[in-house]
Amino acid sequence: MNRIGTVLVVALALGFPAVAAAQTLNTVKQRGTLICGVSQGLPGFSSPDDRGNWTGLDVDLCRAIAAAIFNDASKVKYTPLNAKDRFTALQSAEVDVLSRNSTWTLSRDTSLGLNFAAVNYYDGQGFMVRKALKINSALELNGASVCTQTGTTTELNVADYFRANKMKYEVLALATADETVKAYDAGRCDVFTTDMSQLYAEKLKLANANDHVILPEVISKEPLGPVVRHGDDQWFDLVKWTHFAMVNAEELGVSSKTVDEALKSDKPDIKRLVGTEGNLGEQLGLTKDWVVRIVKQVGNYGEAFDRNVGSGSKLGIARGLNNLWTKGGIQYAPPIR
Ligand SMILES: N[C@@H](CCC(=O)N[C@@H](CS)C(=O)NCC(=O)O)C(=O)O
Repeated sequence: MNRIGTVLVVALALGFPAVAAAQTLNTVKQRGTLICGVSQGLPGFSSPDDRGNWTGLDVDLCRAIAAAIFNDASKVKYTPLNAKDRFTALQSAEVDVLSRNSTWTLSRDTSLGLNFAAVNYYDGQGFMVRKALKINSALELNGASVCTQTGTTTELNVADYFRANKMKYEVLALATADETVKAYDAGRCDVFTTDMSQLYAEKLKLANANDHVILPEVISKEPLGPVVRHGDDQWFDLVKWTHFAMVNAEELGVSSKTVDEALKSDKPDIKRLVGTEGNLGEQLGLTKDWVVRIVKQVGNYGEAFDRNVGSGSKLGIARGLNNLWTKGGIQYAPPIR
């Protein structure tokens, strides 16, 4: 038997899937587009405009992956997925990567055959109510009816929170974000609960946004990030390092405006980042200038944050936890070397 045959037989005997390695990048390259699983429309994270152009922080991660692979951030096909179906769509290879406000938890990481590649937004769950209820704290919600979405960590956290605080509640769980927001807006429940970032986003869709208030309590940790299938470590690395590249670029002061300057830099860490030294991009199955492609077309993490959800957007969310570790936040990327 030839050597490849022997490797295959050994791999099968050990129970490894024989086709595990390096499939996704090849498939994506051959297809010529990346298929990215996104939400059905969450302003700031992933939402389409009237002409079907998608924007948002999660969309920018898809665009960054496409920029790194194709040198063209537009080579992405977006597949909108609701909370309940999102992981199945990834498992069945309907999408190459899921980039859709998905919380990294132990059970999702272990039992679904999936890997969380990074955290591109540190979030936490909160509550929104009508101002007319004159409630100032989530601890005053005893007996409330709560609108939420099925297949989310939100449902589970709300149960924990009310139980831990010995409060009663009724839950109305709906299949899509739109249905959930509409149900709340129509007064079918007293409380709308989801990740804080989404409360800000969905508030914009309410008939009278000013009649509603977001309560101060943050009741959970919701580290949101992109997800890939188990069994393809090359692809896992590529998605993970796309996020890390954007964070490292911000940390090193390399932005879409300064990237051409950075190409002339003689600082070692900038040279490695922009590929004027070393072959780090090739090690990911990409080219030397992979980070330049990302930063030119999509920007660094800070630029993407500001444009989509931060000070330059309608949501106006403060950087907070999502600031760089050097600026009081917890966005921290391993070094590019
Ligand atoms: N981060 C939580 C919640 C994610 C989630 O899907 N939340 C709903 C609440 S509004 C949502 O984003 N829906 C958008 C959609 O279905 O398009 C999780 O991973 O379970």
